[in-house]
Amino acid sequence: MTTLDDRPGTAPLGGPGLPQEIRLRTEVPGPVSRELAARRTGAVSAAVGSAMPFYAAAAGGGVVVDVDGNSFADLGSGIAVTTVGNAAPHVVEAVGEQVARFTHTCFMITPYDSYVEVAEELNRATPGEHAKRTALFTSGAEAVENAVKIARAHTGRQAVVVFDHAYHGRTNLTMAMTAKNMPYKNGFGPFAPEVYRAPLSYPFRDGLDGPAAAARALDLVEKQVGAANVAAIVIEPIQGEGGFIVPAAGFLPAIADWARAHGVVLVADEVQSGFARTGAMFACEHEGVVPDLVTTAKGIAGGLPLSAVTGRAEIMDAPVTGGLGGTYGGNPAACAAALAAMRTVREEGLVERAAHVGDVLQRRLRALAEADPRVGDVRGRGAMVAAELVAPGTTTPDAALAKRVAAAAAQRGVIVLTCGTDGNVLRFLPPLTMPDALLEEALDVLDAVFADDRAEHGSATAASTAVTAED
Ligand code: PLZ
Repeated sequence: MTTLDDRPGTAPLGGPGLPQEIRLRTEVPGPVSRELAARRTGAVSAAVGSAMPFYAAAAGGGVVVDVDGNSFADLGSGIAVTTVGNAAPHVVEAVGEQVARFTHTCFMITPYDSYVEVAEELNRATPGEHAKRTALFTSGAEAVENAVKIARAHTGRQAVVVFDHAYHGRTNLTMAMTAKNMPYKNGFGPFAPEVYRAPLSYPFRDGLDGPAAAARALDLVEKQVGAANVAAIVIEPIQGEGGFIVPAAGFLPAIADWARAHGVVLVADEVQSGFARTGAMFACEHEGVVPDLVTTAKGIAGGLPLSAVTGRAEIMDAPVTGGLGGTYGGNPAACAAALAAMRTVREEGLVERAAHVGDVLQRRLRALAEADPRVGDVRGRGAMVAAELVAPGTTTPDAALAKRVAAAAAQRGVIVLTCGTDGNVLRFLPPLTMPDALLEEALDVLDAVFADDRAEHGSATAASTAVTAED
């Protein structure tokens, strides 16, 4: 087993052998992190933010160990990336072997087998039995942007329909597709044209059933855009940055039916929800939806930068030869990592594991919601679960509480991320390699953080007092 070196700033090896515990040796951030923060201020653009105040030295299983020797339970997986862990043994071995053979040739110059094999794997793993093809890229935004290029080439149409609360990336086209202005778009326009936004199904807020919410969205598309102009509908089957919003049952199938009926390419952006995270290989499987194209990234390569567009052969083959590519797309080290990550998911039964982690998260967060009326909604699938924080008895967002909880949890050794258009959602997406005992311990910390916050700030607000008074 790997043990920690006691000298601060000396990095232990990462991997599942790291002690799976919450352990605080210094205040957070500790002295070495503070020193790095000071250097960073003089070196790194102030426009790049970090959610946590401490610097990583090693990670594995379900912990991140910082440069001061503190060990944190990780409920964020580096934004849904380290599904198989931060240093999964198969991944470490495969990447090491590959970089010793060659780091790069460029698939557009001298192709190699692992790219082909990743494509074959993704063609098999994504929903639907039809003939499929895959193209590899580097970031999630790049995958989404390429999915739009492919849909436009296939249909000869231009319009792209996206949804409220959507997040698709930070490039110019994907900024246009992303709903939230601050901080993703503010001051960065003009944005790409021909992007249209439709209302989503958001059960906690709109009270509509899935078909009704879909009818509302599609009516708007037909009136404002026209079905014949739409190249693609791009949708996250479960929204990530927008607040882990699970659409009401029937919403996705109704959107898919409409797309098929009108020759519109349905793109499922599974960058965050895909690859075992939700207790299925892909989140759209929960509703039996078969998208035309699926975008993947994050979890597919165990932390190495790799993304993909996978879908119907005739759509994927529509752009001119040479029309898709990029210097690093399908880099050999990233492909080796992806094959190893896929093997890990299979051998360790991580799809089933995600469902189990989801049961633990839902049970604990529902109990928290009973104890604390500021937890207005608990939702999600598998190991992609959120708690939406509101003024009790209302849907009025309480972003300040989400911020306080995330900061206080970090002080106590737990990494928990926020999300949501209003910033009032706590999201839980631990590595699937986190042991149950550590997950429960991290959720104990969260309970304590909420209890202390209640004691300090109270759980009632003006809004809830009004509701209670009327009762
Ligand atoms: N599509 C559904 O979740 C990335 C980014 C957070 P990239 N989400 C986390 C941030 O602040 O940058 C994401 C996603 C969905 C696309 C993307 C974009 O993936 O790899 O970050 O480009």
